[in-house]
Amino acid sequence: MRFFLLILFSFFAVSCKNEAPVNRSVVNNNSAVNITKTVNQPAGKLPEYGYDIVNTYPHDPKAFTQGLVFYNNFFYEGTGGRQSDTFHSSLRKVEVQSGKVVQKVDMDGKYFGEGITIFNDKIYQITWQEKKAFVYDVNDFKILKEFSYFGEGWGITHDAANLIMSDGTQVLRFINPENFQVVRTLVVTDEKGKEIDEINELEYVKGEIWANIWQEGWIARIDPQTGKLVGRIDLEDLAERQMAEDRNADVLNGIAYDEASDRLFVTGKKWRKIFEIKVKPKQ
Ligand SMILES: [Ca+2]
Repeated sequence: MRFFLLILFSFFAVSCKNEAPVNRSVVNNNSAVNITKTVNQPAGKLPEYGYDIVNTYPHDPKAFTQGLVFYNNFFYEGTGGRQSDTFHSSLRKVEVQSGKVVQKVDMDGKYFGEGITIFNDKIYQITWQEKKAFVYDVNDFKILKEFSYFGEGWGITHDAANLIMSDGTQVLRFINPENFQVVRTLVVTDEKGKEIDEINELEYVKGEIWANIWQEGWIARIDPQTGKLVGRIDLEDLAERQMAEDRNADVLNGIAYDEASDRLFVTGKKWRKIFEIKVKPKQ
């Protein structure tokens, strides 16, 4: 009898834990198909994506990648570092196939370079704690303008009208590229409404903002209107492999999108490779 009661109690406990009211109504409908569907796809569950590696390209293992862009068949990369570090803040143009740096400016040693983006033939590069953004001519890397802003600078990308910048918090700011004024802000939240902070390198991909999260092995896909997560791309094993193979390799950081050929590239700080990947629904 005691055994029977235990079984009965266990069954009741499990039922309570897993069964939301919506499931009960499904059960009442006597539809086995619907029950399976509800169990496998709980309400509010976000799509998870994996990846296939399509191509691998060399990457300067001294480049502490803070910004990565694909533009006119070249990578453009912003790197971070102080004068005292073994790696320096720079802006560089990189040949895709060879990884060769074909054009480069080192930043003044007092700046720690962060994200870059290219908009209307100008490169925007932000700095970590120096509250300074630099605007370069994309062709000769000459500085055209400087802007000041509040807070920190981490990642930057753009949509059709505005720059979009992260600052290490859960907030993304949309910025007028002409005067660097904040047009609007967006708080990034997950499917439970929890804020996601330490948003790092950014890329605007097919109407979504894709973002590295500092020290995380996944990319957040963010709705630019609501700030809500619309999916996660799991690159954990790729990041772990780079760090296991090279003790100098740091975290996943760097997303670039070739819109014309629909190609996506990812890398990390001081990684030896840039990976072209195809994102696919996770099995
Ligand atoms: Ca990027």
